[in-house]
Amino acid sequence: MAEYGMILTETQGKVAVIRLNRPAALNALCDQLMDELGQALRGFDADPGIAAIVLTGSEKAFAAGADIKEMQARSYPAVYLDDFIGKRWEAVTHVQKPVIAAVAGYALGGGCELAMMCDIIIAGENARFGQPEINLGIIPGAGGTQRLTRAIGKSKAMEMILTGRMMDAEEAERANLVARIVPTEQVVAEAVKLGERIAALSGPAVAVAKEAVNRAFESTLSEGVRFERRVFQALFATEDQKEGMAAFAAKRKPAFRNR
Ligand code: DAK
Repeated sequence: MAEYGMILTETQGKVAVIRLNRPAALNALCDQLMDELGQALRGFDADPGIAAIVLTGSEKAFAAGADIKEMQARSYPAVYLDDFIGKRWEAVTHVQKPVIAAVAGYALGGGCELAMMCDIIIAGENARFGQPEINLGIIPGAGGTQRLTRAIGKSKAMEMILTGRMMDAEEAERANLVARIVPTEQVVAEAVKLGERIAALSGPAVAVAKEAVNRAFESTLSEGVRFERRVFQALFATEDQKEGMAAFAAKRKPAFRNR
């Protein structure tokens, strides 16, 4: 397995766990960390032995945002020419396998945006979400104004982005930002359990389901439904569809082969 300086990686069966590991800066998302994260995500996405990926931080911080100290002196031409954020930050949105964010502690600014780029967020009881960029004289720049608004609605997103206030785990669950809350010390284990459950299913069906849900954010209702119908029909070309339905009829467990 590759050696990294700012992340830790491990596999638990068919689930990969990527842990942001820059504790002295509360996992502030500097260029090196984001490059390593992108490399690890691409590696696990290409690994046929992996079916789901868990992304997590420490119990104190998932990530306290983009690295303010690294970012502060950058000029407009430099951030533009370097495609600041775009190049490094979008890796997670290009992953075909499900990515589950296991969030404990702070998920602020770019940390909250990174969690929202994942497919499912599981929150520890101590999780705190926020987009405090306004306090720095900037705004969210890695999708926060868009994804937070789609997740929790305009009024609450406006309140959070215009004031920079944080939301605790209970409020995040009520607002549909997270799928569920678990005890903080179990957040990774619960996310892995969820990943294992998904890993037991048909890989092609899972990938197509993820793509179809994501299409809901990118298209009109009629286009989205049309897309869903086409990929639904396409799954009848898979062996896993035959196996899943045969197993149901025979009252046995299906043995999916990702074909
Ligand atoms: N960047 C750099 N260092 C950070 C950091 C960050 N975001 N957050 C924390 N640290 C560092 C602290 O500086 C401190 O380092 P030392 O002083 O020990 O060297 C260490 O982590 C521990 O932090 P604290 O001492 O502050 O710890 P506390 O428990 O007292 O406070 C806190 C925890 C999370 C409330 C506090 O650290 C905090 O407020 N952190 C900053 C949170 C924040 O403002 N996050 C948003 C960052 S801006 C863009 C796209 C995206 C973005 C920007 C532009 N473009 C497309 C242009 C994204 C921007 C952001 O995310």
